[in-house]
Amino acid sequence: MERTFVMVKPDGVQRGLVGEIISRFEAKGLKLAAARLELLAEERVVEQYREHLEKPFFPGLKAYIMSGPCFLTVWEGRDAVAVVRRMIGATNPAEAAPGSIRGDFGLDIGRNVIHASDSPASAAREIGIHFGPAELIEYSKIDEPVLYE
Ligand code: IDP
Ligand code: MG
Repeated sequence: MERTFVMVKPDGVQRGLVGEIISRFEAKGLKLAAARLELLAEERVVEQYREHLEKPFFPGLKAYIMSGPCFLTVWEGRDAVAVVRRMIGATNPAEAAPGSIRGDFGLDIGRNVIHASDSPASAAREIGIHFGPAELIEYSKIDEPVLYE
């Protein structure tokens, strides 16, 4: 089983999309391992997006992510990282496939509703930035025996 870090960005929270987004991951069969609503401090935003520090869009990205609360989650399941990346869709919501979260709920690359880790290594790093080990809950879910072969 794999874990991935998924964050509803401030536009998604403000637009009331948290419930819809959580529902999609639940319906897919993924297991929620951690969740928190939080106004992110600057250091955590910089750490989260450190690969983009030198990009021209970074100042705008930082201001956007800090403009309101984010809903931070960790999801668990088989191939969770790749599965969730497909579910969120392409970075630019204007081009993201209909049926994906960005494809269904956004129009602007600078307001793309949701973040998800892009590899197992990024997932481990990002989970570590935002959650302590005690916040990652291990439990059995009643649907597990029928969800996987
Ligand atoms: P990803 O979120 O699909 O992994 P990345 O290329 O890693 O996309 O970019 C991280 C975030 O930076 C994007 O989700 C988006 O919020 C923002 N971003 C990326 N490219 C642009 C841009 O050209 N203009 C404005 N914001 C951008
Ligand atoms: Mg990325």
